[in-house]
Amino acid sequence: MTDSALVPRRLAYDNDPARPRFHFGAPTGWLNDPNGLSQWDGTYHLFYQFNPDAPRHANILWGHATSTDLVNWQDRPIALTPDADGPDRDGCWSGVLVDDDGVPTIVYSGHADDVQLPCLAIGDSTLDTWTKDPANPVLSGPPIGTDVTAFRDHCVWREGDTWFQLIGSGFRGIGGAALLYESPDLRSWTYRGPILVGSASDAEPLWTGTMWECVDLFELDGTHILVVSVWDEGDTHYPIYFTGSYADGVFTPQEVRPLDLGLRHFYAPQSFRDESGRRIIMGWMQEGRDDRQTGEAGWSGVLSVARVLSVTPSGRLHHAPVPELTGIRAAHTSVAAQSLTAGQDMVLDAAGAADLELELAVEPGTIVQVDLLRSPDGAEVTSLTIDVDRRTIALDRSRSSLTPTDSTPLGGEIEIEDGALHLRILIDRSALEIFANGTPLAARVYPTRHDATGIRLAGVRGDTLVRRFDFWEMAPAASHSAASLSLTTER
Ligand code: DQQ
Repeated sequence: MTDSALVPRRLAYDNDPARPRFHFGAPTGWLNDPNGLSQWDGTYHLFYQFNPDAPRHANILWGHATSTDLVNWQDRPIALTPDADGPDRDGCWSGVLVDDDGVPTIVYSGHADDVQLPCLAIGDSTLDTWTKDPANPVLSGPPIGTDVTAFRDHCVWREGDTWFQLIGSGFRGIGGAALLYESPDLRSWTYRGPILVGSASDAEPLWTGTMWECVDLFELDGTHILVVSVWDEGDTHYPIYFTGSYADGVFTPQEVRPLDLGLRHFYAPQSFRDESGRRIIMGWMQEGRDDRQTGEAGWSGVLSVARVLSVTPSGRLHHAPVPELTGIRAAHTSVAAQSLTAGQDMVLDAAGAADLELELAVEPGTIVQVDLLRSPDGAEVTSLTIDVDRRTIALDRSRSSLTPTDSTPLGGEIEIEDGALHLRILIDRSALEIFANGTPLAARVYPTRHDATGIRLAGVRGDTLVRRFDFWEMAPAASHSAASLSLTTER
């Protein structure tokens, strides 16, 4: 398929009621991890794992899009494709983009014969054209003498004249691991050892799997954070983060938590520091439909909105959609402040894509429910329950769709201080992102009824003061309009 053939495909999906309008999706086919997230001379760059030929994970190449606001994206030519005789002949897997003294450089995992090895590609000044390094792969395998479960994905940074790289891995029979290398030139690498090794035999406080994908180490608000995507030969996939301190090749963890309560619906995230100093993260919101359903749809996977990370006073990660997202807010409805007791409810119609903000003052013992994507008769509804005493949120997807799709319950702990609860909820057709006092929960839901657009706020137990209840219809982001479709290069 040529790039220009992708253009009508993106437009064709606009009538698909499951296709999100402001969450980034590939023009057609399959999308998984965000890659190479960066800002160059003011422009944001997003690369992503892409199969334009079918909505399944095969023959992966790097799609590319640019933006000035992290919301409206413009498709660019495909950035990396497998070389028939290269170490990436079966796929260009995940990686990052670094600035090598002004030279944009991608470090990615070349995939061939079920093995992944680190490779480099050098970009021109537009970041549209990429040339593979003739020396690829730049490492010939995992460290000698180790027995690893896998070896892929990269986090690369520079300290003075020395480059450092983490590669995601796991020691067989022990647990996941982030392996540290150093290099003077991004090409010759020396192994320094693991910065952290998990335990696959411990389930508490959180099982950390047998392999860590998409490792990401950064410093934020005086704390070091290590994000990894827990992977296992079974069907276990979820991102977690460790807080702690990193020095001299050793990460000393303090706490470990789920990164997003939606688990696999916010998988393989990548973060970067933008030119204004914000730590921005995006993750892959994989489908909750089966292969037959995605095959019929013709596309699979979207990315979360870009989120700004910060650290709360109690040391947890706080996520918030980038403020730029308010730029596509359209028709606004504001509900007057009022109290809500058990048994009372407020019902509104959100008409499709919406951005919802609620500020509640809750008493001890209170339980409130927010129904989303609700048909007037309640036959289809996705319900969020907030339990103040337990400090939990729970998302019930058992009635989200009249067709069989993933309905696993999702939820977990949130922070509530002084009875104040701020809920930000992004409803974008099948993509749902909830932020409860900054704790995120991403999910996919597939309502079938055209009238499943209602919102209902209900008191279940105790008293709630609804201080603020605002929602906005959302305009489609530019990647969904014909004006942005300017793919030019054939492949
Ligand atoms: N996806 C990539 C890998 C990574 C995985 C392949 C995570 O590099 O480990 O598409 O979803």
